[in-house]
Formats: sequence, structure tokens, C-alpha cells
Amino acid sequence: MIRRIDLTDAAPSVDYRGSVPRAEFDVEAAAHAVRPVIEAVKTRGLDAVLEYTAKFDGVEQTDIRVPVEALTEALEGLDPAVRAGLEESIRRLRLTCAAELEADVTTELGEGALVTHRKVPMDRVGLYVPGGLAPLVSSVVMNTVPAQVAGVGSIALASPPQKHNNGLPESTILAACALLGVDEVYAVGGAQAIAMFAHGAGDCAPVNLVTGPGNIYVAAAKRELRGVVGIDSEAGPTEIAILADDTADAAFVAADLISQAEHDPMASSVLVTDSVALADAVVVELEKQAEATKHTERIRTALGGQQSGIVIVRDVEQGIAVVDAYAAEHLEIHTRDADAVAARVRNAGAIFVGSFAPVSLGDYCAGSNHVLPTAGCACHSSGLSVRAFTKSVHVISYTKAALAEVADHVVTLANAEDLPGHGQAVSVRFAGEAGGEK
Ligand code: HSO
Ligand code: ZN
Repeated sequence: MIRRIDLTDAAPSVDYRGSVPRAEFDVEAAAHAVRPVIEAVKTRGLDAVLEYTAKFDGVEQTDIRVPVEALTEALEGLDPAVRAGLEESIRRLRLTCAAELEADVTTELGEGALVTHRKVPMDRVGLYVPGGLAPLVSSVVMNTVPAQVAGVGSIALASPPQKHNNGLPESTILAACALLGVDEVYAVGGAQAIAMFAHGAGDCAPVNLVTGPGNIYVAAAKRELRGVVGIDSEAGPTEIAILADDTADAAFVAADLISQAEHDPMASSVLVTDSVALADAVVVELEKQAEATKHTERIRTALGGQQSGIVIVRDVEQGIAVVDAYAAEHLEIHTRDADAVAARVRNAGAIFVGSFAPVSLGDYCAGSNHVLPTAGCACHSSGLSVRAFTKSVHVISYTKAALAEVADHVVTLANAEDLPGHGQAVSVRFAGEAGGEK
């Protein structure tokens, strides 16, 4: 069901980036489809959103705003055990977010010469929560909590309308919004939702930043609108890589590979190991566990796809190089000295260390965020956090004496760039003084 890639003979200098091909997720190809949607929402606002919702979601609406009563009702109808799970997930994520909030930093560069790096939350953000194969209620938590802890003043959330819920988003998603105190919710999905956030439509005023995963049209719309609005990342199909040696438990490894394959036939599950015995045992477990679980077909497709595989390496050392080059959204380490191995990996959306930190813990309740960079973007991007919802501004405060200290350098550098007006803006302040301009 899952192919094997043998890298034991690979030259030490090889670039492993292409060793495990990624799923086809051609965002560019979807660009032509989303451009007219974005243009229509920009020029015709709510009318265009309603038209595309009818066309793409098959839902006829007269408004897109979810009434507050629908949010309250959804929360009242929520299974108490699900509510308890969400509350624990929120509690843990709030703790990490609060601890990760960065303080302002002031540097004194001389007497009276101060530069402060001030952190400012975004004014208004748009959070996108997909419908898709499974309604990811946990994604409401993962997007909203860091925005709230960062101090964002205005939060809007959009999720696709569902025919089976009278054109409202999934009830669990609405309930989670109510639990978190998010009351500006829109029954809009796809590219039209991202365009609505960027340009505004109906009740929805434009936002400063859009976050959250979505399908290929959502990713394409984010790419098109980057610049008009801030964008967190373009999340593609989910990925798990596991680096394991002969100490790993094959049943755990297989269960974790299956857990992410369950998301999407295009999901990637990759095991990197120096133990052929473990690889063989994992294959047996995959067959057994995939057969016994609910979404067998989806899982088999994902595991059998060219984007998944078992990579055999010479040793853990080579394995580290492979997983680092692959830069998975999620990386698990099941090796001896797992902490030390994890410390040497630089590229991954999130790293799960040891046998008792499965990715599904992080999907819901670890206290970490599950909105993570996919498609190798972990080599330059980070997962969602309070940092994504804040920006910073340098505040410069100099006294006259402090400016005098550095004035000559400013004038010299300005002249070197043939911009004497820049120098003059400093020297004019010392005109008539000793050493200053006459
Ligand atoms: N593993 C997904 C997130 C998720 N899983 C939500 C279950 N619910 C992408 O990180
Ligand atoms: Zn998941």
C-alpha cells in the first residue's frame, strides 16, 4: 500500500528535497478561476458574494451574516463532552499564547537616545475555517485564541454554508464561536470569503490580516490578495513525517501515519527510518489499522499516493538530513535520545518528540497551534501564533544632545548618497551653534 524509497546508497552531498515528491497542489492553476470572483466581490460586494455562494455551495441566501441567536443555539445544542474538550483545548492554547506574547523592547543607544520596538496587535482580522471532508471545529480555536490573546480588537470568522444546516456553517463551528465570544460570523466559503475579508462586503468591513487553512481556491485567493491584505500562509494538504529507529513502536508509528492520511486523499505520510525491521512491521500495522478504521478508502489513497512513502536511510544522522530537507508540516521523532535528535532539526512546522506526543495531540489539546506551514514552507515560515496577529513599530526618541552625538555621521552618509537635504534636516537644528551650521 505504501511505497519504499531506498536512500542508503545516496551520496552524502545529495540534496534530499526531491527525494519525497509532494502532492500536486498547483495553486497557480486555480488563480485564473479565482480572479473573476475577487474582481466581482471588489466591485459588487454582497451581491457578488451571494451569487458565488449560490453557484459554488448551492445555497441561496439573502444575507451572509450568521445571526447571534444561531450561535447561542448552537452552543446550547453542543454535546457537553465536546464542549469540555474544546474548553480544555482553549485553556491550554491560551496559556502558551499568553506566555509567548512579546514585550516591548527599549534599547538605549546613548544618553537620551532611545529606540523602542513596540508590539501592536492588528486592528481587525478575518479567520477562515473550512468545511471540507470534516468540519474542523478545532481550527476555530487555533485561529481565534492567538488573535484574542494578541489583543486584536475586531475578529470576523467565515466558514462555508452547509445545505444540511439551513445554509449556516456547521453547528459545531458556530458553537465554538459562541464559546470563544466571536459574534461576527459569516456563512461564506472559498475564494469569495477571502475576497470579502480583503475588500469588505455587506456587514463585513475589510480586515488587515486573513488566517486559516482552506482548499486550493482559498489558497489561490490568498496568493492573489497578498498585499491588499496580510496573509498568514497558504496551507496545502496535511503532511506528517516520522523519523524513527529500531526502538520505535510500529503500532504507534502506523497509527500516527494513518491519523493524518485520514484528512485527505492528497495528505502525505512519510516514515524515515534506518531500520528495515521497523519498516516491515509498520507496513503490516498500516494494513491492519487502515482496514479497521472508518475512512479506509481515503487513507489507502493517501498512503498509496506518490506523496507518501517509507524512506530507508543508513542511520539517524542521514534521517535528520532527510527530514530537515523535507520540512514537514508535522514531524515526529521516535528514536533514542529523541530530545537531542529533535534539537538538531531546523525545518518543520511543529516537532513532536518521543512516543507519547502524537500529532493528533497537537491537533487538539497540546497547547500548540495546528495551523502550520505545509509544502516545504516550514524552511521559511512558522505556524500560527500570537506573533502572527501582532506587528511591531520602532519608536525613536532622541534628545538634542543625543542627536548632536551622531549628527556628523548622518550628514556624511547623506552626502555620500547625494541627498544633502537629508543632512540639512539634521544640521538645521544646530544652526548658529558651535560646530553647527551658520
Ligand atoms: N492536522 C490538521 C489539523 C486538524 N486535525 C484539525 C484534526 N483537526 C492540520 O494540521
Ligand atoms: Zn489532523
